[in-house]
Amino acid sequence: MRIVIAGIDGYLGWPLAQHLASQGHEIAGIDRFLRRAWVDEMGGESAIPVAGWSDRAGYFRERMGRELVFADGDLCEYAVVHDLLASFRPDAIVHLGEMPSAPYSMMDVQHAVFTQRNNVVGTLNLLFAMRDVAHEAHLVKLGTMGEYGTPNVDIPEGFFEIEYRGRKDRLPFPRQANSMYHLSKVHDSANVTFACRVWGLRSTDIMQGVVYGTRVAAMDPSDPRARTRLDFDQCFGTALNRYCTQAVIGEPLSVYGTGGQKRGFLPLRDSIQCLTLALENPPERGEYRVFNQFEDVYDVATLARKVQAVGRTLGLDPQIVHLENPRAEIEHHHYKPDHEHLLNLGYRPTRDMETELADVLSDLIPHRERIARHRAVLAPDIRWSGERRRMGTLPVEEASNTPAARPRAQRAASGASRA
Ligand code: USQ
Repeated sequence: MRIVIAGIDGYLGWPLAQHLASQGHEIAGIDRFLRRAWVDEMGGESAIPVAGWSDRAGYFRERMGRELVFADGDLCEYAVVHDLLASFRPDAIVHLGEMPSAPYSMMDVQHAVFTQRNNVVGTLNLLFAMRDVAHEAHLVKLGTMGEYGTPNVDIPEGFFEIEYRGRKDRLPFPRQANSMYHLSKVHDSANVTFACRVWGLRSTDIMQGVVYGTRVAAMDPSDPRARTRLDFDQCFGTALNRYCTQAVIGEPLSVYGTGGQKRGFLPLRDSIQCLTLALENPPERGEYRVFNQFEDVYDVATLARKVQAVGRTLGLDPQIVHLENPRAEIEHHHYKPDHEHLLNLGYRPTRDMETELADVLSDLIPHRERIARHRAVLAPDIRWSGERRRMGTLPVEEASNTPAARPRAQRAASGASRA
């Protein structure tokens, strides 16, 4: 297949490009290197050093024996997107080119507006360019499990049957996102649905959980240019990746609130496996389908204990701290999302989180000093209220009694405020 990867320089994009090329696919990428700039803005850098783009392109050429077609451009510029699709004529487009951080989007009005404009406009440009010059291509769009929020009922894969006033329909499951970033993906989902329904495009909207990990099989382990980034600042580090960097430099693992928040998690190698399955099994023309993409559901305190246990086998002694939760999110809640579609297509979950975490910790230990130099960026201070103030430590007993920790009904009854 001829596949365009939007966001090819990112955490997922670079491993995906290597994996798909190793399977024989022709790859084109587009990136404006904004992820590097955002992490820089937060005062951080990738814990694992990553090569510049020309070195990455050189590695690709040497290892795959062919050129990587690349557009150094912004998805928000329509001409760039149109010209890439018109000249490359892709069979599929994987759209990973969005601003991915909830805290970054919650910093202030400028960051919220930037996030929604960047994400929504980039996706709109892709949809219009597909309509005009790549109508048969399959759009694999990276959404997020966070689009659904944490409703008090099970979460289907995108759609559910509903009977209302005696009539039945199959409708999109409600989206109750919990940050301006997650909302940007809700808006995308509505736009992609429209493009499929009205223009006959085909798309898989991937509701992906939180990704962690450093390795995929296609990477040459001896070549530093193969590596992908691993961020750990409060905006661009995801929970498990942050815990692992904290473990290797002796910082306590930062559980927000009680840590009862449940999310779907998956290793990087599973994310790449699932995206590949979606690509290899395209929907029909005009079809909009939704995959919930994660390996399993865990709460974030349990994950801290897992990192602690694995760290101890490697000679580390990670401690766990409960911090005041900077986010307005429910900490004790029902969370049972379906995830059958990918399993039906042949997804084989890695399952063994401990082995995966041991690999992450082993990959990070050589970069201990680099992480320690930037330890200040680990401390969260972006609150959902808009205030910038460092989080206090919660005694564990107190952590289980914070307003956000109490069940939703109880909190509503007491009128407790959040964040
Ligand atoms: N959390 C901690 N400690 C930390 C960081 C986070 O307890 O040091 C908690 C958060 O409060 C939250 C959970 O861990 O309850 C997940 O937070 P996260 O920062 O790992 O993930 P999130 O903000 O949800 O966003 C990440 C990616 C985003 C993707 C999303 C998938 O940044 O791009 O869309 O995961 S999902 O969470 O399923 O929506």
